[in-house]
Amino acid sequence: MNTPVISATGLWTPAESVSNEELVASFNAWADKWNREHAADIEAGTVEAKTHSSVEFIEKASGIKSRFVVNKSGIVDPDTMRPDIPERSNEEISVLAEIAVNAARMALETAGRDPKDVDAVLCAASNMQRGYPAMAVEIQDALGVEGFGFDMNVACSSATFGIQTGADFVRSGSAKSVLMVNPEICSGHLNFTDRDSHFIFGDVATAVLIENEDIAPAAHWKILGTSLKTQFSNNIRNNFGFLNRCAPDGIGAEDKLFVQEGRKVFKEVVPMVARMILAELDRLDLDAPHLRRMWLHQANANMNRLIASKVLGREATADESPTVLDTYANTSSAGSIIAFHKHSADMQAGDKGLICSFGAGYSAGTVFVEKAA
Ligand code: CO8
Repeated sequence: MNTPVISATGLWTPAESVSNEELVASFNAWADKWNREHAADIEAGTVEAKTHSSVEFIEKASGIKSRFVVNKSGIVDPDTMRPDIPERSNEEISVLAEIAVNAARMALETAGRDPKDVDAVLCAASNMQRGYPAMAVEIQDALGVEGFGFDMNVACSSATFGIQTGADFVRSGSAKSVLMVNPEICSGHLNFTDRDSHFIFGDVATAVLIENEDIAPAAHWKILGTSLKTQFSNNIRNNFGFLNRCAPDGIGAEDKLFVQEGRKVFKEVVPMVARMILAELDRLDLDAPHLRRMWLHQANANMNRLIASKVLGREATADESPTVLDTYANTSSAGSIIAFHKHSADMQAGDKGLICSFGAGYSAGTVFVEKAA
């Protein structure tokens, strides 16, 4: 019987970051300019004036103070309001593949794994930068991995769905070593002129190496159980795609970037995720007090506070439910993996924890783990 475990994780963080203050200053300058340009229509009452964003609101509503980004200059320029990420020729590595490779190398080095001994690469993320060839195949080539690779997208839940997929490959014997990567350039599909969401996301890449126990390093994580759930909702959408067009002047383009009904997401996803965690604890014959730590999806600090308290029956401490939202913001599928990567070194053999994701779809995933040594 094959037993999948987590051998190692990797993290790549962009060099540049944007603080709330910097982001709000560029948004407000853009809004003022927009209002000047549309002064007659605003006066006539045919369009609404843009309202300023606020640093205080962002921190209180989300817990976010700053975010790392692949390109800062374009985002903070009120005349651009989007990252400046130059297109690359087909002869150069794609930017999404490049950041995934950076995170993957860290995971492989930590595990002492030669890329030649990896059997499969899964690229699991919210947005792929092209249709094909699969990003995973390019990442596989850049790393020198033999075997196969493919892309999968379950929005913010891509990493937990990727871990279960990798674990199933190991369990079935179709692979012994699976590299699962989450390159997330969220700034590329965020509308920086939308006051309701311009502050939410950041860029990053994470990697998780899932292997059969017999080849894993001693300091691995047992996978006690995984569970996945999807339930259709229009409340988080991105309609970008080759069949979806907008007018040449950009009218109708708003839904080709991230859009959401944030309040509804908050209200509907919190109970769904809490129920799922409690059901899985029950199935695995565990109690909440058995959980040393929860590495929850990093979308909103208040949301995580509520989910953790529904699971524990009390407020979780920062040690029990660590956050990386303050510095990384929401990094979609990578969020819970960053939290796991940065806040797990102090765990002792036998300590149990939960990696949990939730997001568009809706989608949610749980991965219960135990430190082996
Ligand atoms: N500055 C100042 N005030 C503001 C701002 C702002 N920037 N934005 C809104 N306000 C105002 C509103 O106008 C409103 O005013 P009023 O009460 O007068 O109408 C007031 O603040 C309250 O607004 P909201 O009701 O919108 O505020 P909330 O308290 O609900 O907070 C949040 C908004 C932070 C968005 C919150 O609802 C939330 O976090 N919800 C959950 C979001 C979530 O988890 N989404 C999942 C997305 S991730 C995913 O799965 C997609 C993956 C794809 C990656 C995409 C990459 C781009």
